[in-house]
Amino acid sequence: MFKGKLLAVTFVLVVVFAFGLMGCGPADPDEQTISDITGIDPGAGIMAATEDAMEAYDLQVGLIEGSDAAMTAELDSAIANEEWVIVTGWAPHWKFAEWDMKFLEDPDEVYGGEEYIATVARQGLADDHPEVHEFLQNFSWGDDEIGEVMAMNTEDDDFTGNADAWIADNRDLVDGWVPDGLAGDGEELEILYVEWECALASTHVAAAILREAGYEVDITAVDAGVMWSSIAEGDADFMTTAWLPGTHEAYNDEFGDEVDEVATNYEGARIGLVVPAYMPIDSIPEINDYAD
Ligand code: PBE
Repeated sequence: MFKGKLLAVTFVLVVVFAFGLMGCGPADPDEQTISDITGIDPGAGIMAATEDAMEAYDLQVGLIEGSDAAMTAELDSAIANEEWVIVTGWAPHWKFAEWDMKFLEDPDEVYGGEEYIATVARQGLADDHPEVHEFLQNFSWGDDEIGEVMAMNTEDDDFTGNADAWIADNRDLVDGWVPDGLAGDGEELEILYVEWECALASTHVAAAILREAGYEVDITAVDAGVMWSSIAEGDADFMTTAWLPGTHEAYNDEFGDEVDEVATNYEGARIGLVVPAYMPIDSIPEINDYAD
């Protein structure tokens, strides 16, 4: 009898211990450690800003390179398990619509304040294609519009089809961007972008409008440095994803004199470190309290 009880208790203890070791059961949302920040592509300005932040706050964690898509995949799985995760994050981005997330406070303002997203063209585009340049001067939208396109792109990766559908649904707004005389006859235009969700959305919409007007438009995803240098050298026509004055400051310092900053296409952009709202930290310096 006594022996039986002991066996039963031992069995239960072994099972509990084994499950503990296996990490079964949900992670405790209040008590975890942090070893790394999940970053994106190394050319992104937010990666340089994050290195500055790690130095300024003496953060005892690493920074992992990846991509926007890898970062959101990581968020998806971490949030499903209530695990702690810190990402290089920015707005506009669909992650804020998908999950309850917060920017960590940045008391030293390493990440800077509000930014604008600019459309930047090669010098000479205005002379070669004045109507295209005029369209780019007019092309500007807000959270609702870019948010809709980003949401469509997360549902279905037919970015071109989504841009066409969005244009059909927003004809009045789009007509307001299109100047009289925007009529291509198969002239080629090359747009560069980086695979950031916001850039994917604005690039495909601008391209779809120009295609509809009769231009032959190529869009190519490249590294951020290549995007800026190619436009400065005149090898490509424009981009819609220059983040100024902070995030792309280094690129703008290097290439700003050789490009044409055409217009602001979005106001109120922001970069920083972003975490799920269930994490009990609110500021960047607090990361060290949980660094392992
Ligand atoms: N981003 C999105 C880019 C600009 C657009 C914030 C990731 C960057 O860091 O360069």
